[in-house]
Amino acid sequence: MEIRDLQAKAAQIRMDVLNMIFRAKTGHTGGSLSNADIVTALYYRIMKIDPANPKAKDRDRFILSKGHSVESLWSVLADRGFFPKEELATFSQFGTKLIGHPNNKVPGIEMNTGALGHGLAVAVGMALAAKRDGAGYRAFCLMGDGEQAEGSVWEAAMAGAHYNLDNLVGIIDRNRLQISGSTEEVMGLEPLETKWEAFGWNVVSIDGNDMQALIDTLEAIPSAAGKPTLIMANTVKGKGVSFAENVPHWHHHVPNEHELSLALGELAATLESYRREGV
Ligand SMILES: Cc1ncc(C[n+]2csc(CCOP(=O)(O)OP(=O)(O)O)c2C)c(N)n1
Ligand SMILES: [Mg+2]
Repeated sequence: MEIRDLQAKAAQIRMDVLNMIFRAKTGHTGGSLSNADIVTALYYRIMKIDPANPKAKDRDRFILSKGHSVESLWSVLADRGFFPKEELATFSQFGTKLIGHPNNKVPGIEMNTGALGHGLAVAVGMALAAKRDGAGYRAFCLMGDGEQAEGSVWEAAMAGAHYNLDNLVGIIDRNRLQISGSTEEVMGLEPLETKWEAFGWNVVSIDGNDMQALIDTLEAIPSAAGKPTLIMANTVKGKGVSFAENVPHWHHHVPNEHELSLALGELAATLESYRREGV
């Protein structure tokens, strides 16, 4: 898929996110909007996956360690054909598989997440297994920046460098907000890039809502021989909906009918602009 098509896809995914959360009256809106470009880049262009064979041995692995922002992932998995799109309408309803956090009963999900801080350690294990088996697959782990306050992230970071896992990619959705305010107020992280470098990772800092930058960076992996890659994806929480961007309470704000229609209108205009440019 070309960049314009990927950008249009991300706008469509953001519309799905809002519709799902509006229908369910629950969800994590801001974080799902901020990482929509990242999951789009991974699932439509970068990762080796086969929706018809979700357990293929040589598949690339993806773990959404910031499991609360699952809505954009459900939308992508449905659109890629891991399960029927109609199931998105059951999000967070009683009896659904599409609950409010990744659930490995759903094809394409590698690990149940939601308790922050656990995904990277499992991704380290997957990348190490690939190396030991002489297999070519990679492990991608998407973390939140608030999640960086969890000590277990740093144990996994040490292990990833210790085992020279250049088939391991950590991505931080660096939107500078977590649940109750800015990351720097709740638990200061800076200098975050220097910390990851000190832990032995090759750090690449980009605009995480810029599709071209995401593709260029992800296509250049491994970015340094013998080192895991950390992509500092500087994003905007609530991206794509002007009145949700950088507003802390949109972390789990459910849009009302008026907000939904304004938001869908903005995203439809974005989608249309990409389509026109793509012609
Ligand atoms: C171990 C753990 N503690 C607390 C929470 C509650 N919680 C859910 S989302 C969240 C904030 C996460 O912020 P961040 O990682 O920055 O995610 P994003 O901004 O991308 O939504 C918290 C504290 C949790 N899910 N797991
Ligand atoms: Mg955050």
